[in-house]
Amino acid sequence: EPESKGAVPPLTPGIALSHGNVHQQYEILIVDDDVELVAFLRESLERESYYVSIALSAGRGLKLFYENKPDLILLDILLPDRSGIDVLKQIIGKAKKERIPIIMISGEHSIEVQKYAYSLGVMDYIQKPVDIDLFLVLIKNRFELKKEWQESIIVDELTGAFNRKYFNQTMKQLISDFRRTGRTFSLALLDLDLFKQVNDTYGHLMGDEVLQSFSELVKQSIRTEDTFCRYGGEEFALFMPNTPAEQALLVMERIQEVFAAREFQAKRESFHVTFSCGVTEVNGEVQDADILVEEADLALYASKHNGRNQSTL
Ligand code: GH3
Ligand code: MG
Ligand code: MG
Ligand code: MG
Repeated sequence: EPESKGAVPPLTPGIALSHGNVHQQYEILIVDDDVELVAFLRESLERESYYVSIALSAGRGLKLFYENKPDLILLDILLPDRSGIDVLKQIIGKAKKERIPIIMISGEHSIEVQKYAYSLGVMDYIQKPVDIDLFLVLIKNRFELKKEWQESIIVDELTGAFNRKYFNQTMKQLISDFRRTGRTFSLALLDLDLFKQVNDTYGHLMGDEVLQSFSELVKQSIRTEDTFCRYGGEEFALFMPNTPAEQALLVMERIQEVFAAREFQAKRESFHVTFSCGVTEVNGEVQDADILVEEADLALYASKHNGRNQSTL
């Protein structure tokens, strides 16, 4: 297996911890006993930077499907041990659930067989001899849809920040990294100040705009290895790997300064919004998700208590 499959983190293997960009090397499983065709497909797919695994029989195909969790499957109908339709029936449930498209590839051109394969849930049906350009563009479309879906389940719609689900995944991943390698990280909790007032005074839509503008600013201000999440409502979280808490604090204060200076325009007047922040760092004593959040929350509470628009360690 190539580096990139193991080196990357959470939810779906291959999703990088950076914003708006799901970087992924997709794995394609080819189940076909035509050795020459398989070699040709492998070469063409690898040239497009896909990772290819190959099974020359149904049995081997099933094994690789369950072990490798490929991102897409090319499935021949005529296989030496079992029919591809049999294989399809066995795996389609799991494949649908995990959004793994199955593409049938066959020398069998009858409409009846094609209809049957589609009715069982294959996404596409490709006839041999394979037109490679047609094939590549079709796969590309499938992966575009997959990427949209992958992003949609981890990104908050309003703000474009990662959602709570991804927050939990990231936390788990970073803590296990820390335990394994000692790689530290800081966690900051950010909470908009007196935000209820913003809604009450300028309306909920204006409040939404502020949340968006705030999120844009934070995303622009952080490094690609940082992960910015909407923790809930007007509360956000920022993971900063390889960053001591003192340094994280400075980062947050810089963002606070820029945000506080930003002028929002309502119908009759302009206004400013600020946010408060609590920062904590993973270490030998604190390496549990709940405790980390609790510590950051306590620090955040201190920032609120001391007059808001500030960061506390
Ligand atoms: P504090 O400085 O102590 O945090 O005061 P606050 O008013 O920000 O805190 P409070 O928890 O009382 O109010 C949070 C408000 O955030 C209430 C809620 O309606 C608003 N809010 C949460 N999510 C959204 C959203 O998606 N859009 C808008 N417009 N408002 C939201
Ligand atoms: Mg065959
Ligand atoms: Mg608030
Ligand atoms: Mg709050």
